[in-house]
Amino acid sequence: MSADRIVVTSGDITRLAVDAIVNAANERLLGGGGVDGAIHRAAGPELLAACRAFPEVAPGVRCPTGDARITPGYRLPARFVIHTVGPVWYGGAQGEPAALASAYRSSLNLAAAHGLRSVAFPAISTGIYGFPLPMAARIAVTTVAKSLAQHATLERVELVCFDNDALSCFASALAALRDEDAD
Ligand code: AR6
Repeated sequence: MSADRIVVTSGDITRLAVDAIVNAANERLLGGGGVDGAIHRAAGPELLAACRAFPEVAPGVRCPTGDARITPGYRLPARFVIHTVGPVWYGGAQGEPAALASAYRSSLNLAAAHGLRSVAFPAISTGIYGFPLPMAARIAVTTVAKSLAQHATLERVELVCFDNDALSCFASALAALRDEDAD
């Protein structure tokens, strides 16, 4: 069952020695606050240079919402950083759930294409971008489980929570998914 390859943990994603950590970036891909700022600080200036090297696909856009890009991890313990862009929450009727699912799916497609086996995600869009945590957690676990079912080479996906609210939402969402799978 693919949900067995998902774990919910808590802590600082920049400390994880996994194949790739995912960054909750913005479309410019040039750093920012939240987990994006923490990842750039820990990876060092080479990361910004690598991000800047991605071509703009529209003015100021190096990675459209829902898409992903991969760079080395530089000074991080993780070998790679997968930069994805989740949606800004505008109330839920602007395609936010589909865009969030796409961010998780695109990240894991890239990981699989690079032969990576372990990937850690932060709770994309749930900080500065304001996506409600319970819904974000449900979308994260269901989308990751579907991707894992398609990519046998991906062994482990860690959903890393930075605070207790996130931890409780993600743990419940994963438990609910396992209950459904067991039915
Ligand atoms: N490890 C794990 N999770 C973290 C860490 C960390 N070190 N730091 C924060 N979080 P956010 P977004 C959690 O705001 O909502 C940036 O400026 C945090 O508690 O980082 O997708 C970008 O450049 C929250 O649960 O990302 C964009 O402009 C989660 O990571 C914008 O913010 C995501 O919060 C993206 O906003």
